[in-house]
Amino acid sequence: MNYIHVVDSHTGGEPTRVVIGGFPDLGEGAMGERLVRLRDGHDRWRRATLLEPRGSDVLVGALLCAPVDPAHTAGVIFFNNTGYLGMCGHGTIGLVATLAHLGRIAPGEHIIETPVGHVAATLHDDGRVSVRNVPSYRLAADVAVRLPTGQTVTGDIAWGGNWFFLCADHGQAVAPDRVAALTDYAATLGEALHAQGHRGADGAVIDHIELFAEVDPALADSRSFVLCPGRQYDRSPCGTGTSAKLACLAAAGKLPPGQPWRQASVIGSVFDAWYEADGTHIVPTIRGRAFISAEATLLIDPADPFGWGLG
Ligand code: PYC
Repeated sequence: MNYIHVVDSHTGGEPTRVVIGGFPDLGEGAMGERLVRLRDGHDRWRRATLLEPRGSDVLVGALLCAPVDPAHTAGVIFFNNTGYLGMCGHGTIGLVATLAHLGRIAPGEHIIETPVGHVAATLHDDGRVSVRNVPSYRLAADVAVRLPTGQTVTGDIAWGGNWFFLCADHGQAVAPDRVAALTDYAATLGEALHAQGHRGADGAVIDHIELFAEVDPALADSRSFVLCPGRQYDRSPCGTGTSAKLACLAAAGKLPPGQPWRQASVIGSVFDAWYEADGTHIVPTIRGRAFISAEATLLIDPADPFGWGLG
């Protein structure tokens, strides 16, 4: 029998399954190198942890790793139903809440090593977590994309720890009872974006689509539907997506450094955010709260034909 020890939480409705033990030893080196070893040599552990029959497509995994620098609190590798993420804002908040739940950290600042850089997570006395994310920036503005329906939409391409296409002129009603239609629409938009040759820096695939919507100013400054790779929408306001949004607002001169921004998700959960200027980039901070929902040991019976995940 194989055993994987996990702690589950959700941040604004978006689940994070932190793996605290049981995965193969990935050896030394930066989180980016360990991600490659996990992906290329041990991917079935990701599948077993997140996919049916013991997981679900919406889960985001976070493998807790020993940090390279012993002065840092932890390293982490994020993954989902189809692969691996560079950074994950809601997942970092979930990781910090999990470490606090396990009694491994106290309130204060904690440096977390991720595959795309270090982030500084502050656990507040009231349980909220602020994540000072990796430097973020807008790569391109007003990019036109033709959809198979004949509609042309425009949007920005931005980095917030993952690659995003941010679009407001889509004409879709953004509401919780439309997530199936929004998922189809955003997936089609993502495919068209890719087919028309749009990429992030160094040819990176733009695998997150953000559709903005009208918002009640009493709730937030902005509201969006975010489609992640693997055709799953983010129930949280998406930490890396909020970072990308701030980068676009900063580049357009629409939000000064330090000014608070409240970003809502399609289900109405909210992150507080702000940024510091950093030359051509910004350094965003997002703040939210995660709640612990389970502690569990996953079992993989070698005789189980579906033990390593369906699909
Ligand atoms: O919060 O950055 C985020 C995120 C990425 C994918 C799902 N959530």
